[in-house]
Amino acid sequence: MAHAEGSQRRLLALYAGGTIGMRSEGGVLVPGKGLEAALRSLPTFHDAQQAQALGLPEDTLLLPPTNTDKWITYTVLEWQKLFDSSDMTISEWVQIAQTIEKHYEEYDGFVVIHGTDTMAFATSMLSFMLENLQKSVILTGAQVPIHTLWNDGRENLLGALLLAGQYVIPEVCLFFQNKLFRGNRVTKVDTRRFEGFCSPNLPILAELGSEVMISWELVRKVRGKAPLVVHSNMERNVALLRLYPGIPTSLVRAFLQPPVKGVVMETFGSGNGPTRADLLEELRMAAERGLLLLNCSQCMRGVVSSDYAGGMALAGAGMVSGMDMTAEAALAKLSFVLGRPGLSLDARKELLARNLRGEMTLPLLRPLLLASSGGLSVAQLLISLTQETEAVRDAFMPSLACAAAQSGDLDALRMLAKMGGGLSLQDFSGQTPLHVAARAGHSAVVSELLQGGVAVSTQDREGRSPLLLAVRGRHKAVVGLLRTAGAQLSSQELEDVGTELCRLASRGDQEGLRLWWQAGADLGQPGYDGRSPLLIAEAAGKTEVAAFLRSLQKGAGAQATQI
Ligand code: ASN
Repeated sequence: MAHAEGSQRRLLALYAGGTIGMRSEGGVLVPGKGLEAALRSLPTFHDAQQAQALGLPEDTLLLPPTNTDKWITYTVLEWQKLFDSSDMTISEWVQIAQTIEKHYEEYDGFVVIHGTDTMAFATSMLSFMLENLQKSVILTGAQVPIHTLWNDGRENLLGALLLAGQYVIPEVCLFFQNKLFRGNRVTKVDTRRFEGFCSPNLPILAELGSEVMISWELVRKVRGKAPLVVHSNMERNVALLRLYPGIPTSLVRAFLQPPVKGVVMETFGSGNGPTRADLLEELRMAAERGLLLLNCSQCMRGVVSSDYAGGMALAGAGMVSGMDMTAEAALAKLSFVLGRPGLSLDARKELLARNLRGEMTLPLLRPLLLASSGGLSVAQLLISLTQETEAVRDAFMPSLACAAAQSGDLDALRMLAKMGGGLSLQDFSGQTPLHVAARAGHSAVVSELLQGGVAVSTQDREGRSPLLLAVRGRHKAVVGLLRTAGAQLSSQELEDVGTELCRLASRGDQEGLRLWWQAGADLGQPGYDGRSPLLIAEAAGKTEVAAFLRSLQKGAGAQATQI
């Protein structure tokens, strides 16, 4: 469920430093303590009266009411030593990941307040360290301290708290200037402007304006219930080398020496480098020694390819394509992959080529998206997917299962189940294959899914269950199957049913009324004006329907499933 549940949402705000809390000392900005006290004094960050009324603990701050029914509370955990983020290293980021792990069960989401200079490295590193995230982790900071009259810190922090408090976006993200980015896709692009970050190769995940726009189709899905795993063992001996025209081979040789174990090379254009034999030989020897070499472009936008001889030559010398990864993400991925114990060189290269945390766009994705809109069959898509990586398969599984359910394709559904596709998974609109089959009236598919033990009462993003969709689609057999499997309309679905029943009664639509009854609705429920469906039917002269409704009144207590 993407909307956060429960009336109180507890967040942990980890304050590691950065300009946002800095103060001026001797004419320069230095990290400043006491961010919590500053926030406590700002009414937009703390509703003191309400906090007292709710009896919140001393260390807990409360955001003023949002336009949902959720109270967002947060606790600020300030680090003993605060950092200008230029001083951050992998060790500090591991500490952040471990703090999140320590408090993972206590809080519903996490906001990390961090300096902006290395925030893109931080979000990239954390995205690899935190595996199986089921809660939002949002990093934010500012270009101008929060204590200054005109600053970006207040908006950035408030936005991050609101998003983490109201939604479950189970990724490491970066929030800046109203935009939520995937953390391993960002790069800092401006030293001063409030719009300090961009995500050149992936659209933003969400935008805060007069309303919150979330691109759920881009947000990574939680798969299963696997517990959070924190990978603290990140390799420190990784390096970043930006090529420049005429770079001496001796310099490259010196750079590739131990203890360095992996190098991200920022190459020209679409992944090109000099084709000099001595330079290529140096790279080849390093790759043969077991050094991991990852090819990323100096261009901010676009992908590494082998269109040119210069690119082919680098690939031939043993460099792995970094596709459209940022240098920050590539460095973090190298550190992660080299930190996995006991893997062969080939296994590490294979991991580098896989999309592990949404950090790169695999080339398959585009043609597949085009193919699916061009009407290729589900089976054809499946065949191509079986040959591709697990990550791509997982990403497509819910949508493919829904597509198979839509077309009543039992073979494709069985094949997906065999491939390990959980048939209870929701697609980006929150629908499961059962929703889709119920709406389309495919009783054979519904029956097979139910026999396979899928969840019967999952709600999609609009709060609709498969049973409601079957009633709306007038699929009597499907309604029967779902009811037998224990499906019930939710209280939210039943809330406005009276008005709908009155509408059916006024039209003399007995079939429609029977379906609602079969689904367990109370046909005596009044409409918006307080009149019952029976009264409406009588007033409209719909005698058959009125007789039916009267018979129900008499036999009140009869089980809907008996019909
Ligand atoms: N030097 C600061 C930092 O990264 C810059 C900032 O936060 N805007 O900590």
